[in-house]
Amino acid sequence: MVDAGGTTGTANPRTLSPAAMTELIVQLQAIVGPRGLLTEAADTAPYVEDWRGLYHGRTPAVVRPIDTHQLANVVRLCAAAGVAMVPQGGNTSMVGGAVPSENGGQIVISLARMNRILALDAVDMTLTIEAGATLKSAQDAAAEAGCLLPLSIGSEGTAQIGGILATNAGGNNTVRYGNARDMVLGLEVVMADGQVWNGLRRLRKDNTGYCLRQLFVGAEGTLGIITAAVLKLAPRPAETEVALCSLPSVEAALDLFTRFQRFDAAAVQAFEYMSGTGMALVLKHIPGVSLPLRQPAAHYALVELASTRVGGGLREGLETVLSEALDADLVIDAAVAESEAQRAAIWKLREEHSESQKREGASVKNDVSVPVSRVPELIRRASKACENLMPGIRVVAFGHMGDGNIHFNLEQPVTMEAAAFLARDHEIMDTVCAVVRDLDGSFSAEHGVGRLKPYMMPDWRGGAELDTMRRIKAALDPMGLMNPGKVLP
Ligand code: FAD
Ligand code: 2HG
Ligand code: ZN
Repeated sequence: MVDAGGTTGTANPRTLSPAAMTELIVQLQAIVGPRGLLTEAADTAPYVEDWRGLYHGRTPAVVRPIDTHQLANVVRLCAAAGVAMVPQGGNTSMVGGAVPSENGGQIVISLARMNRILALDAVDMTLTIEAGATLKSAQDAAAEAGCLLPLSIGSEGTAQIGGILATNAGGNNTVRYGNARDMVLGLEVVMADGQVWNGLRRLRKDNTGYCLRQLFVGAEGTLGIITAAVLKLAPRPAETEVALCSLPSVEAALDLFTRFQRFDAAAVQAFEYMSGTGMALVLKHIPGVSLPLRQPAAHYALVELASTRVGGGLREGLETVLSEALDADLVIDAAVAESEAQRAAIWKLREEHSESQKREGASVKNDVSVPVSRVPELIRRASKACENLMPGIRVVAFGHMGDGNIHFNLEQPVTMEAAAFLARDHEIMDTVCAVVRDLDGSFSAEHGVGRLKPYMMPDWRGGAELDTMRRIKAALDPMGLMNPGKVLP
């Protein structure tokens, strides 16, 4: 049902009368039981607002099924009633992807109770897990078996496997292991009509038609609901080294990164950039943190090296690269962690950037990527463009420099009201994105499109690409019931 103009015949969800909605809720409760359904405003409140506080939705019910069978019945019932559904994991989306709309007609389906580890095979190096398990619990299960689930993000204690896959999360280790997409061998999905697709295969090779699982990865809940996954594990490193460096420029950070790549690309587990502005906010707002360097600087890099070999010369390599960089004036000062506690303390300085920005006031986030070689140019040009647009705006750029993904965030000028600043969010995002486009980058590297950025899709992904996405949506969710208003404009 695709028209000549490339738009689809996807229908709109129905708005039920209050009586019909009440009847639907009674039927939902019959499926999930009283513990599986929340309807009181006080109980549903955490499910209708996003982590950033940008959206305040409404829902008549949050449904919390306990297994795939219950979830499939819930979807079948909602589909028959023509009611929209919003799949929700840990609700840590940075783009409002998991919150329902304000019209009060969308049912939230929370995966939180579907959190079991189903199987772990240390020979096949696979973890089979339900979608509602937190990323942290999945990492812990892998660690207990002597393996590594090589995905690490600041929200890992709350974000769930389903949300991680639905957003194709990236994080700190992408430089070495890739994104969430690269770790998926199999999936189980409840389709928009309630059919269950069990694709929980754990094969390394399987060329049997279209690769369906990758359709649902990164679809942000707009095509179906992920209920379980088979994830690929990696060998657990035996040695890890972490260092924090202060640097004279972003160019120096890029040079340092390439030196570590030349030393041993396979050992670079993370290479993160932080600006002096962002670091100052962390030191200001987060209790108990301190800078393990002689003095503050305008730029910092955090490098983590890891190896599965004991006695592989990792520490010596780190020190050699750092001392050569010090001699070349690429590094001002460096602190190498001597214990697990020191490693965690260095990482905390990086991972608390989002929280400290939030405590400082309103921010506009740009989760952008460019080719790694162009990161310095991105930061330089986008900073200038934003400062020209709004004098006093504070650039807080940080992120995963090793894979080209910079969180080019802007903090409100100290003299400006938060609301006045946020009212100009599109103007600010468009200013940054103009530079990103010029550098052949992307407007969303890892957080997705959600509800915040569908407006950018026609401009960035228009033509055949967006047309094809719409056809896929129409084929898999012809009634338009799965997370409407997200991703596609
Ligand atoms: P939710 O926020 O609940 O949902 C996200 C999207 O996925 C929504 O569209 C939702 O409808 C859909 N969804 C959720 N569960 C399912 C399911 N089972 N089936 C189908 N669709 C589903 N992201 C990164 O990539 N890298 C980072 O380094 C990073 N750091 C962060 C740090 C902080 C402090 C915070 C708050 C967020 C960070 N994020 C990061 C963003 C966020 O944590 C990720 O996008 C994460 O993958 C979302 O997981 P979630 O379970 O919270 O998903
Ligand atoms: C991170 O890398 C997250 O810390 C969040 O992706 C970034 O707050 C942000 O913009
Ligand atoms: Zn990030």
